[in-house]
Parts: sequence; C-alpha cells; structure tokens
Amino acid sequence: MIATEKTVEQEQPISNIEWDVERVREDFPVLSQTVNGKPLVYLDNAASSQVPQVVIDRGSKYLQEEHSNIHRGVHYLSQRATTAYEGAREKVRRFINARDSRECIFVRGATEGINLVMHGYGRKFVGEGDEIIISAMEHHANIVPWQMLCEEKGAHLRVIPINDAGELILDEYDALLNERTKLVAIAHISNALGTVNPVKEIVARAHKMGVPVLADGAQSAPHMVVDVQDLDCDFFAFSGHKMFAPTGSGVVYGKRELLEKMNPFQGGGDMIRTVTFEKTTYAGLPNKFEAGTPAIASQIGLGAAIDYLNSINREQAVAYEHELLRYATEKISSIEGVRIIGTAREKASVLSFIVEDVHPHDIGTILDQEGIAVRAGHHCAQPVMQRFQVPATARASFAFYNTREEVDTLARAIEKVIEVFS
Ligand code: 7TS
Repeated sequence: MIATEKTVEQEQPISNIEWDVERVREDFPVLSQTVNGKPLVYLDNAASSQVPQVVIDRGSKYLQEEHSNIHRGVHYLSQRATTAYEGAREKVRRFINARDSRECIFVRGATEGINLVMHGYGRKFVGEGDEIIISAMEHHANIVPWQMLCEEKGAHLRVIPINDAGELILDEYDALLNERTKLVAIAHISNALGTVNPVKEIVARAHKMGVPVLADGAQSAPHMVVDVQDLDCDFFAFSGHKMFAPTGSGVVYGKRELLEKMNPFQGGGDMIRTVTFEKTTYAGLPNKFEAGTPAIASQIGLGAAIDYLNSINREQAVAYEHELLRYATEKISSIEGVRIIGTAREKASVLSFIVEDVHPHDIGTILDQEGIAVRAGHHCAQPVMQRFQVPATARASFAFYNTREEVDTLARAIEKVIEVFS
C-alpha cells in the first residue's frame, strides 16, 4: 500500500531490491544531460519514456542496412526488413503472452489501437440502444472513440464512478452491466491518478454476461508484467513510446475469434487477398488490420525495447518502481500545502499533486527551471479533474531509471515553488 497520510520523513532504504539504478541509467543517453544548467530529472515517463542505446542502435542498423518495404518484395533487403518486422511481432506476443502472434496488430499507439477496435468491432456489433461501459478515470483516447460510436449508432455510454481515493466503485460496475452492454473499455492503470484497476476481476464479471473487455494498457505495459491470457481480456492496447521504444510503435492485441469477426480498420494495400472493382476480399490476420506501409523502423524498435526489458530483471524493475513511488508519495505528501490526487491502495508509477494557491502550470514552469520535467495539465483526462474539482494537476511519473535523489530534488523544488508564491 502507498502511504498517503502526512508522515514524518523516514529514511527507509529501498530494501531487498537489488537494483543497480546507476548502471541502468547508463543505458539511456538522454538522462546524462543538463537542462537549464541543472542535471536533467526526467519525471514525465507517463507521457513518453526514454529510449535506451540498444534501441537507438537497432533503429540505426535498420536505416543503414535494412531499410526497405516489407511483405511485397522478393529482394534481399525487403526480406530482411520483413524478417525483422515479423520478428518484433513475435517478441510482442511473448511479452504479453498472447497465444498467437497474429493476434498482435501493429498500430501507431494505444489511441490507434482503441480506434481500431471501435471501427472494427464497435461499428459492426453495436446498435441503437446498446451500451458501452467505461470508467470515470479514462484517458480521452478511451472516451472519445466510444462517444463517437454512440453518437453514430444511437448507443449509450455508461461510466463506472470512482471514489475519493480514485478507485473504481465495483458495485456500481455490477449495476451497470446488463444485456444491452456490448463492450467494457477500461484503463489498466490510470495515467492521471496512477490507480491500478482490477482488470482480471472486471473481465470475469463482464464475461459472465458474455460481454468482451478492452483493457487500455498504455500505462501498464511499461510498468507491470502483463499476461493477456491470465487477464483474459479480449483486447489490449498499448504504445511503444511509453515503454522505451520510438514513437509510432504500438500494438492492439485481440482474441483471434473476435478479430476474425471484425471489419477491417482501414482499406488499402497489404490488407487484401483479392481486389476487383466488384468486390474485395480481405487478407487473414494480422494483415487485415495493417493497411499500407506500417512504421517498420518503429516497430522493430519496439521489438528491441522488449529485448532490453527482457535483459534486465523485470520483476525487480517493477518492485523498484513501486518502492520509489512509495518513497515519493511519502516525501511529497509531507510538504505542507501539497495534496496528492489519487490515493488508491494499488498504484503504479504516477504521482499527481496540487499545491495550495499555485496553478499547476506555474509549478511545471518553476520545476523546469530546476531541470525537472513533470507534466502539468489535465493529462487528457478532463473528467478526472472534474471528479476531483481541480483545474489541473502537476504529475511526476517514474520509470526504473529514476532515483531517490531525483525525488529529493523534486521535493526541494516544490518547496521552492511554495516559497515563491507565499
Ligand atoms: N491511454 C492511456 C491510459 C494513456 O495514458 C495514454 C497517453 C493513451 C491512452 C494514449 O496513448 P497514445 O500513445 O496513443 O497517445 N497518455 C499520455 C499522458 O499521460 N501524457 O501524455 C500522453
């Protein structure tokens, strides 16, 4: 459990976790720079995480030696590019423990993955009077597509409320599930609050009613060990750029029987079997959902990022991050005038806070002068801000390369903010 009460600062070592953070930091060249004359303290990982040298090198190797279009060529380079691209798909399969790599569709990121499910599944299977359940802590990427669908179809969006700690009220979820429910779409981890949602339980309850579940894994894929078969979710979307890979990479996983029933997302090259002016037949999985030339270099980079994650001890990385969040929560919440937004029992990676009488944007600006990168705003989760009646929050979000010293620097800088505005 993350401590949330104002407690006297205690020096507790990060115990029993053998994590050589200084060694790990050497893998990430971005981290060693100075910003505004101060060492960079990068605490905006929920927006985009940094990229290790091995991923950068893999991207360079592709561009220097392999760059070519995939699937269509018999020539040497095209075959090498195809092998690398499809190799990345198999790495993704193992990373999330999907049954079959054809269930892993490459997309630009979580947003595109959710939109793919909205178009492919929603537009085919949701009709007038049907309902889609989301929660009060969703990122706009998991709200707006469903609203667009509801508007088009005359369906209704139902929202699971959250309590003052930022946890789902599961009794309300039970009350919302009914025979009109066509899909549940839920964040695995909230980007604004850090809450880890009980996706496995949510899925089990939905499946009792025969309802499929999409888990938005944008924040969980980088910070948890994810097993889609264990979760038993029907769809799982995530972005590469939040898990140490380049932008433009990402995946939506879907159970094969559902993906096969769905309509394609976009039409074009590579997603067809035959085309005549009268009729087009579609390719099998995964190509049916990957029209046009994909982000080949980025997805190969995602494969390299997964290799990197496999090369460090993933369980230790998760435990270290958890301990760092606990330390940060204790330290930051003990500063007079600071309030943490999001105090769920199960949290990961994200610390959202406000400072009495200071706008979060001013916090962000002053912290930047100290070389500290945090995000200030609504974090594309405006309904969360409305729920907690705040215009915005400042958000520090951690990765396994962040240190306790960086948390201390953040705490000192927040104290400075309070001084400036007092
Ligand atoms: N879902 C969640 C839970 C997210 O945190 C984000 C991005 C998305 C979906 C969309 O991901 P994208 O890669 O397709 O843009 N979250 C954030 C954030 O917290 N700050 O910047 C982007």
